[in-house]
Amino acid sequence: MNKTVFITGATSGFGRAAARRFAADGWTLALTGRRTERLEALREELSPLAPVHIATLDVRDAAAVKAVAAALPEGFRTLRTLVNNAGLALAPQPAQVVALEDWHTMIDTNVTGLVNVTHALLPALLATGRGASIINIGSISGQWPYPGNHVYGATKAFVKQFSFNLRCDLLGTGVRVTDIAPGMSETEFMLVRTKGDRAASDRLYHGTEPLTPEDIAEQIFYVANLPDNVNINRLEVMPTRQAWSAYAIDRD
Ligand code: NDP
Ligand code: 8X3
Repeated sequence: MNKTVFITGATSGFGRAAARRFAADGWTLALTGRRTERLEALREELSPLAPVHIATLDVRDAAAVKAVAAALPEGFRTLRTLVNNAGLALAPQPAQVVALEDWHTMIDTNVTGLVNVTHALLPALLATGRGASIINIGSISGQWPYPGNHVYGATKAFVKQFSFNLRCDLLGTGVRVTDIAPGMSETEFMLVRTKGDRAASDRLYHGTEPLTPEDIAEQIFYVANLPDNVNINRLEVMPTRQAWSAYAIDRD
């Protein structure tokens, strides 16, 4: 069985943990992200376990995505699994005060980047057909609104709907599509969202038990290894110690 996985955003958080999880099972790994030195370190770490190809890639750059897909070496060209994980949130402040540039960056990464990669790698997944999977990392923020979620949550709502719509078009090809939607997870996510505010990131996770990168890597690995006749459409995963809140009401 072809067991090759292509992961975006493999330099940190869920993507790096997923790379380690697939490597532990001997999958062939194509790992991408913008930080080359982290990719090189991961290749060094995982090469004893599995074949590893790395490519420095900004998913926002459609031409670069196409070039990376075209340059996949022999042995990495037919994919069983694509993990569309690269993404970020910015600007946790209210919509009315945030910079337009931050909204653009989220849309360019989480929406345009994800479709760039999907479009470029669909032929490699279709070459596998039955048993192949596209696993898109959405978020609870694409389903449930909260203050400061504005464009970030909207990009993840796109991920959910794009995943469902892809399923319709790919029906009959054997290629499955899943939107994994995690809740609060301790990665570099909050550090990026606050542009480097370590104290704010630590405050968010302090005194509770967020999901870990390994928790989500395990879900990704589980979905990728389901029997060929099973498609989980959406998997929403929260920490036990996180839930929804009441409606907010503006009073005089
Ligand atoms: P991290 O910040 O730890 O990891 C994000 C990864 O995305 C990094 O590897 C980063 O690599 C990559 N990335 C960001 N922008 C780009 C880009 N333009 N091109 C290529 N790669 C990029 O956060 P998480 O692991 O938490 O985030 C992974 C995904 O999970 C994201 O889509 C996020 O929205 C989602 N998510 C996170 C949750 C959380 O609470 N942590 C919950 C729900 C969903 P590099 O900087 O090297 O390019
Ligand atoms: C990240 C989860 O709850 O911070 O996508 O929006 S949350």
